[in-house]
Amino acid sequence: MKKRLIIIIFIICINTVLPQLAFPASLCCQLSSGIQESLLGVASPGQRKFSLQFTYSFTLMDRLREGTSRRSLQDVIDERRFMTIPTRMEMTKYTLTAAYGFSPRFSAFVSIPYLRNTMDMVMVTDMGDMGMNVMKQAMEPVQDIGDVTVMGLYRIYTNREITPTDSITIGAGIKTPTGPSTKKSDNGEFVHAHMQPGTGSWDPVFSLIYTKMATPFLIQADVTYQISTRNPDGYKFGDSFTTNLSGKYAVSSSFNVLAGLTYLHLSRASDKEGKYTNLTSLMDDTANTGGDSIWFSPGIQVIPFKNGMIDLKMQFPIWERVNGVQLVSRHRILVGVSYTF
Ligand SMILES: [Cu+2]
Repeated sequence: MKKRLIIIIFIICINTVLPQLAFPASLCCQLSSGIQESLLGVASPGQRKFSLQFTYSFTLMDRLREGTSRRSLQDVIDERRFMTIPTRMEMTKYTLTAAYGFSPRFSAFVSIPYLRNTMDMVMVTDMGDMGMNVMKQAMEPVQDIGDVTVMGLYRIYTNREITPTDSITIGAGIKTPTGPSTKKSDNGEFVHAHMQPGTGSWDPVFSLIYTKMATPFLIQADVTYQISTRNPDGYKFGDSFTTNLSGKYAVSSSFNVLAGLTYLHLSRASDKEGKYTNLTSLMDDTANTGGDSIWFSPGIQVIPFKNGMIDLKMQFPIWERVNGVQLVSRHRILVGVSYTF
């Protein structure tokens, strides 16, 4: 009886938890591509199978950090380096991902994000002897379609053909510039580069994924590198390197618990023509972009019926080191619903 239960759990795991990548939010919203969610929970569909996933993600950024230290808003104001300082940013992203299994080894997906970003800032005026005048300001929300990513996944190794327990998959794709990267605010200037729905650049993405089944556990280790290219307006977002270790435990045939640890490195951006640069604004100085962070992501997965899956996940930064001074994340919430046809 017990043996049969284990076999059932094993089969369900194999069917529902094929290569999935978990990407954290970047330090800010710098990886504004769809890739972060696109691989998450897209159970790489079996041969001739089509899977559709809808993901909602919400990232809250409301903390200032310099290097590895927390900074209060007052600290940054008192330094008198920046006249425009962000205090809170909310990134909401809806992503639709469609995946198709062309063969047992090869699958591909396309992900289409829609973003809505809001920001609260303070404008500081130095009044000399009279001190600093601080004025709160909410930016007009920026919302639009984001950058579509297309990616192919090819399984290069399995320990056996039927119900493999070990597999290695490579992925290659491209993040296209479908999202606008030249949105302007009321004053006619570009909104912050990292608040734009798209990056304006064609960015190649490469992944390597290792998956191991040890019923009722599934362990996955993966690395992903995204090369950012310069957009037509002279801005180059930083390259990103992500490595992820995650585990899944099948509590029952319809319920899994997950935990993941992610390290993210993001290079500093560069703005050759200065179109996005304003050195008195914290968000618009590329010296304040890029860094390293480690994230912890607990989550649950519910399989309410065959072929359907609901993902729920929280992500928290547990360590961060940023270049310059940056507004960083408090947490991120992810909800995904997927169905395989
Ligand atoms: Cu702003």
